Amino acid sequence: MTTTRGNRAALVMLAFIVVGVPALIIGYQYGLRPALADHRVVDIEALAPENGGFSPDVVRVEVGETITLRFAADDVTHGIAIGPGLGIDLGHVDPGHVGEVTFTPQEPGTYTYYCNTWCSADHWRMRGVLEVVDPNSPGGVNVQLDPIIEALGAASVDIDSEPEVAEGIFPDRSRGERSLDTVEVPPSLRDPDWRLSHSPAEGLEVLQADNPDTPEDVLVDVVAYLWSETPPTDEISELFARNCAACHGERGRGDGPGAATTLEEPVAYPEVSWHRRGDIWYAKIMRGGMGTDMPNFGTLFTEEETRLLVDYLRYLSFTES
Ligand code: HEC
Ligand SMILES: [Cu+2]
Repeated sequence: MTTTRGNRAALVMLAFIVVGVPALIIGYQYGLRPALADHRVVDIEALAPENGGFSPDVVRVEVGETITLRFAADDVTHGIAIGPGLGIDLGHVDPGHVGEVTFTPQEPGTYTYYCNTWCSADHWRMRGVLEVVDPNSPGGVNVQLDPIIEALGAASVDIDSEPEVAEGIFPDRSRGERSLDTVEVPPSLRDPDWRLSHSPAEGLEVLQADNPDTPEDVLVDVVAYLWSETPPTDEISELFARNCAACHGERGRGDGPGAATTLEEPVAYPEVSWHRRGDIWYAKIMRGGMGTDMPNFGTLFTEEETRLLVDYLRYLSFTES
């Protein structure tokens, strides 16, 4: 008798632990906690694209409204970030865990929450839209044209032209930095905007005109230094490591683990850097390739971040690895 009763009590206890406790936790997380919060809490399931991606994949919020986004990873480890310009990166979220962020958007616009960890071959398709609307002017979001991409279009520059591979030229930015004081640098080569719209090869011609007696290899190095003058910050090298290295390789040599899965080969920057204009790179990063598996990052990064990324690609190109 006593044993049976004891058994039954134990069973009830066990049932409570197995069913009741998780139910309470789930009830708290999904029912009570959002209800208690003084602002909206949105639960977002994060799955690799082939398993469904983000759901929901669209979240609408008003300017000035505080919101908590909770990203639950269920299948594999994801990396969650929101851009452009919000500076939100939650880092890795492992299966069974939740990464969350609470913030109050101040600018209307369309933002993107995305995965920045190589979670599957299709991982860069893992994106969702965060729409921030202004309740006072619901007329819609102002579409901003990108001046750099507009200028390329106006000049009929083809963003998708085949890159020209440099032969017999070995630019080295560190050597260039050491020779900088020995040459005459015309003002155009000091201007970041001029450099963005001209290839290093074009820069060399201008530099040669002012320094006819300096050996070409010295001038090549000086150009390499000038085109990669901005030293990379930790934020930018991290941005590259998370979003680009999977295909292009950690040092930009085109040898990342994802390279085997892309339709075209990811470019090795040192091979093509010499003849490439930075604004073409900028546009390619913003807009992506045309059916090549080079993703578009225009909805993730700011113009400034993208320019700094271009500088970083130069830096990788002109630094011995
Ligand atoms: C899924 C793989 C993949 C990822 C991730 C990726 N790329 Fe690419 N990228 C490619 C492929 C493939 C090409 C070549 C085809 C093309 O240009 O469209 C390419 C080409 C480029 C080019 C053009 C080079 C040239 O001179 O033609 C640039 C610039 C570039 N990538 C930058 C980046 C940056 C910066 C990132 C990260 C923010 C990045 N890529 C992430 C696959 C990738
Ligand atoms: Cu992912």
